[in-house]
Amino acid sequence: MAPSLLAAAGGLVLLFSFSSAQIRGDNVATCNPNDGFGKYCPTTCGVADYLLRYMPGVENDLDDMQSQLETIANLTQGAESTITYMKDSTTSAQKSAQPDPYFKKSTNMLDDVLRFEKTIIAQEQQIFELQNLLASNERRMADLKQLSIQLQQKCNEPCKDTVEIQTTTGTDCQDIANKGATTSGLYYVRPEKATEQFLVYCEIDSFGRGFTVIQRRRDGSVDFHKDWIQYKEGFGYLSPDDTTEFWLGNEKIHLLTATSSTIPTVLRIELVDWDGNKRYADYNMFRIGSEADMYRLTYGFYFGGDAGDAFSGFDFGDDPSDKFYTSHNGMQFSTFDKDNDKYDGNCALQDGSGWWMNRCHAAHLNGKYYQGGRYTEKDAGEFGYDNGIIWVTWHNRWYSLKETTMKIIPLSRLTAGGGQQAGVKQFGGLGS
Ligand SMILES: [Ca+2]
Repeated sequence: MAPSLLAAAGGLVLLFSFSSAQIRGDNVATCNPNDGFGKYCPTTCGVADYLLRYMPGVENDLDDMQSQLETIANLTQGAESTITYMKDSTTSAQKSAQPDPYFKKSTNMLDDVLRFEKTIIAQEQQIFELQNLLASNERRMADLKQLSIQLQQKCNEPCKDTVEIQTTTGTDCQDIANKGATTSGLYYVRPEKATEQFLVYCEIDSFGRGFTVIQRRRDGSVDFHKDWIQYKEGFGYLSPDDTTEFWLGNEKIHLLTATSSTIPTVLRIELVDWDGNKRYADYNMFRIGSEADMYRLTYGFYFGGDAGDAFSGFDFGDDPSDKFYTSHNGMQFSTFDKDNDKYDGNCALQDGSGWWMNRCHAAHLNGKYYQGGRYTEKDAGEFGYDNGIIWVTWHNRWYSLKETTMKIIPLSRLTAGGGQQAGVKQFGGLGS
């Protein structure tokens, strides 16, 4: 529409600019359309003719314009009335602010909306944080998955035992030494009554003596507070280089000592204190009973040593019966869950160990490990009894030893080579 309107206007301008030019004297009453219009100066007739020809188009255009203007006007009016309505509403709302409960209500609603908005923003923040958490968890899960895949791959590889186990076998370590083994280390033994072989640490010295080690304390790395089954089966770690702590196990010790051999077994106990001093004690005819007899400890007699005979009890000076009630010969084994002691209470529970408890002990090599040795009732914890690694004929009951070894050997071999003193000098791997 607009282009034609412009064209018409352009035509009019053209027309009037020429109207002041020469008049050709045409008669208005007998007006004939003049084809010459536009080529020459217009006549009255030409002008009229022009107007007559172009007027309807212009009028149409004007009508359109008018109609458009009206539409625009209508729109403006609509907007105006909306604004007015809004103004009125606000005013009336403000006016009726005090008395009108609805306004109050709406204000409350506005407050609510604000609160909700705040809540929504807070929750959005939470959602964002949770999403972050989720993402990090997912990352972690992916890492774990990766790790588990790696582990699975590792598990699928054939197991490589890095522990060196010697090939010679025998009924005990002396038997193994008799067969020519000269290296201390891990060996499989199978005592007469054993249904299967088991691993032990053999201490084989230059005299061809083979000690079978049944207990080792050296640094407190293994907790000796264990139950009946654990003491029965053994716990801790055997190592080929004698660097670890362990209890071989009551059942194995029983099998190793329950031989039909006429040669008695000697138990050698070696001790090291925190100043590096070393002492030992030997017990001849050492035996551990079966589980049916609660792994009872028996020995024939104290065979010697410089650590003293703590196994036979000690007179603490508290009571005349002290020595009798702290001797270990003939005592059954006790753990916190199996009380076979001679005490109303539970020695193994109070002292946190497994041992041949009487009421309770003068020797206690499975006791709690105390760094530095000296400890007090307070250190002893809940019960406050002497619960350290004790050999009371050497150090008193409030001194816990640094290292201990319990090992067995047939009597016939004990004195081989340099005799007992040679054994003392050797002293296994203790204190090294
Ligand atoms: Ca008891």
